Amino acid sequence: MCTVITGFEPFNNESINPTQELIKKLVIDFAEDDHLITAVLPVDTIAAPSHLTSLLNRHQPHAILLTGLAMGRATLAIERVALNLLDFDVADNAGKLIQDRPIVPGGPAAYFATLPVRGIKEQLCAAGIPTAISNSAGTYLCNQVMYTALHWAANRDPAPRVGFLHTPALPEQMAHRQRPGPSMAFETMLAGVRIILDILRDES
Ligand code: PCA
Repeated sequence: MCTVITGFEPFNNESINPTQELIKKLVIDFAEDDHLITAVLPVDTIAAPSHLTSLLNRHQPHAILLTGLAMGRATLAIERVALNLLDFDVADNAGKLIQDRPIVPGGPAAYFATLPVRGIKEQLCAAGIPTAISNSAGTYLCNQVMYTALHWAANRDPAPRVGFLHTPALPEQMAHRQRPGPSMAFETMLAGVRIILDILRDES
């Protein structure tokens, strides 16, 4: 039984995405463990869901943890809900700016995460890692891949657990700004992700 964990490449003029860095680190740390499948998804509304879906079809994971950057947030955020909506404020990395469109025409309006969001929040906070439950994953790529994975999982038996973790920016993304926004140290994010992976492993 394997777990899939994904991050995203940089987007919107950033040169770094903390979730890509997290995946790079996990690739090294879990090099000997073929139960953890990692991927960095493109910030591309066509390529990201197709890349993710083929990964899920190939590995048939028992758990799926998707991660992405939420600039401006001060804590890790475990997302509770994915909407069937594409409504971008900025174009994706392929230049597409989509508004007011469903991800899956005729699909359910929303899916709830199937990871234990409350338990994850509590365990991370207990470990000293500031974490919130978020009730909006936005209407951009992160929401899109969360919805895509939940839709993929919905008709499977047993249904894999699916969830999404948003991270703040890294300190180095904020250091040279005139008005630096919130950030979190890489090691803190990594510790949070490792706790979630342990929770998912214990559940399998
Ligand atoms: N964050 C964006 C997309 C890619 C990422 O890391 C989002 O929150 O939708």
